[in-house]
Amino acid sequence: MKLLHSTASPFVRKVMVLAHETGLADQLTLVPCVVSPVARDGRVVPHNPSGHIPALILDDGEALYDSVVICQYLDTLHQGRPLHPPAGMPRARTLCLQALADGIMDAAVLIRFETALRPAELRWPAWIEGQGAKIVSSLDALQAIWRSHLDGPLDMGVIAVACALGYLDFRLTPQAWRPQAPELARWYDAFARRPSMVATVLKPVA
Ligand code: 99T
Repeated sequence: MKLLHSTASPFVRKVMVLAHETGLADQLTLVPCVVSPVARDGRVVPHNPSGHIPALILDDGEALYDSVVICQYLDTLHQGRPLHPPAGMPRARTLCLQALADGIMDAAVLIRFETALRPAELRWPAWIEGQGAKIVSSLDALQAIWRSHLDGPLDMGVIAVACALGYLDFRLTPQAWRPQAPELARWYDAFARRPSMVATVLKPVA
């Protein structure tokens, strides 16, 4: 299987952390891509019309996207404990926590594109503030509602939260979120020592 990949993407990182945790990493051939809403990567669009990564190209050429779908698929390919509970509210909760984390990533990626890509004279501070407010309320929910879940058995929601917080450190600076959520920051710092997280540390695209 080929994974359309970037070392800067928290969505790709979710897939890679799952792959490392489940022993599937060796089965993925990573295809480096450089994505942006204003300069789409010609290697991605034929497989994912949105131009987003990650996309997973199966051996018969069929492509799967987005990260939520890829993670659920890969989780069926190993013999260990699944990282998505099989059914009912446990499964719904795991997917809900992943959705919360993906929302943090979406908002942070939009801030990144607004500040790094958009010409300075076209920037819209209220847009950046609005995305920042989504991150603040999501961090509040993580602390108020999900904190004990993060200390429970590893699942895809927990992995997604770690990838979201790692992206905030990577692109928005640690000061942007750690003072608001010190206990979450301590949880993240411990989680980030897992070999799957160390193997997938976010890096600028070469
Ligand atoms: O917006 C674009 O055209 C390209 N952006 C992406 O491909 C980003 C990469 S993060 N991926 C997504 O937004 C995927 C979202 C989708 N719902 C999923 O797969 O879960 C790049 C971050 C950075 O460079 O800082």
